Amino acid sequence: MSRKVFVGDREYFPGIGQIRYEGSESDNALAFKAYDPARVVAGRTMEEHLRFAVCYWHTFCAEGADPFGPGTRSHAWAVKTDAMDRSRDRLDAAFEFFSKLNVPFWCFHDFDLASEGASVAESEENLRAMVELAGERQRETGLRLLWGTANLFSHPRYMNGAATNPDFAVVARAAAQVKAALDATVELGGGNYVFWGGREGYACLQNTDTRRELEHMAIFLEKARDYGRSIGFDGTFLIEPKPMEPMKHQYDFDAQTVIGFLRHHGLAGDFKLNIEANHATLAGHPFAHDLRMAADADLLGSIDANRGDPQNGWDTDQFPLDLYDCVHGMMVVLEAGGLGRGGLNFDAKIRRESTDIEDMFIAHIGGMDAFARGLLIADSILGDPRMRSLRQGRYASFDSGDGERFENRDLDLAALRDIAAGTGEPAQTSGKQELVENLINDHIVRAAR
Ligand code: XUL
Ligand code: CO
Repeated sequence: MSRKVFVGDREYFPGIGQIRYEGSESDNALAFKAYDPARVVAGRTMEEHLRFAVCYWHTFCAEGADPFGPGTRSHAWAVKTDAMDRSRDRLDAAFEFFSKLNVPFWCFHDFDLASEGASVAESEENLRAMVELAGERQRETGLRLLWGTANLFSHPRYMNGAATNPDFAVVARAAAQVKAALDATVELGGGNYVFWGGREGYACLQNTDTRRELEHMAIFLEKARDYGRSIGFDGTFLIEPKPMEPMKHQYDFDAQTVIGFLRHHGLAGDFKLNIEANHATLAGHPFAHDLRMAADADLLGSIDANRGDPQNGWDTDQFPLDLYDCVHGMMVVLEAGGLGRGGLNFDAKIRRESTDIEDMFIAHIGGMDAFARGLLIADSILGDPRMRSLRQGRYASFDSGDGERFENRDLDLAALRDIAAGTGEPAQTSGKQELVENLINDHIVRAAR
């Protein structure tokens, strides 16, 4: 895809041109070694499989601050005194970056794009103005919106939650924000709308009516769904599970918790899951586990691609460079038939110590190459008949005879007892874990060539 690479009247990333695929032998840090958008794998191009998106917040808003010190990067697009001027400059820088990186999608929170006003009406007005401009930038560059969302966790009013806040006035305020963010998402043609329940949880179980809060959350989501559909949003609502941080406990703990909640409240289908790697690991699961649970429930919607640090117990949001994670993740995605209208959003930030402007590009290029390699390797593994028989073969006893009757629910407990008594001690069957893991390593070396 060839696009205009900078928009507006100034270039924010001078000296960096269009990032291109140069192949695995290239030693150019600003080139793709594996991500070749037009390359066909398993019947689709890499661009169609991976549907990469860049997030607005980490990349254009955050400057590297941590709880112990201020930011280490000062952005050329964040210097003007007027907030709307800064928002416009940031938008131009963002679209220049998206275009140069050659990603097809982007994602935003309402108040990444526009600054929050002094009232509901002023905030709506700020957002509307920026959405109009973002629409123009989308038309100029060919970029599309993967998803929009509302930031219902940063403002101090949300310290006790948004949809689950014990104060109705705060719940209504959150609804106003979601309404405007849904309007913005529809206006920009977004394929999805995300709810990450950052403060939907508790700090203290003893001062919290969890039954009531969870009921409020379901009502809130239902009303958001109804409003979205009423204004023509035909995309997917996504819940992004995360077990903790900022709260001690968050209700959308992990994929299986959210699946149960959605099914219990009749929301499954309209709502699917946005699985974030570092959130899955905080819940004590590998990334691929939460992907698999969502895919098994036909509720895999989209991915927030990043990784945690195995030695740190918090959301480090590093770029996803662990090849095993990408391989295991893409195996699930391919087996699920793809991401549909979802995508792979880099909800990742460069380290506080990474202060060169090119580091933003290098980080995204690495993540895109890692998932492109993950796709190639996953396709190679899934095409290996040994791999299929190692998994499916373990369940062969359910393919016919009494096993099949069990799956068809035709055997009661007494009948099962009689079968067991007649069979005697079951034969021991190896799980062959090391063989499976060795096969994956063999394919990593072969397919990455
Ligand atoms: C926070 C997080 C959010 C959501 C969108 O951990 O992942 O950025 O993706 O609100
Ligand atoms: Co996220």
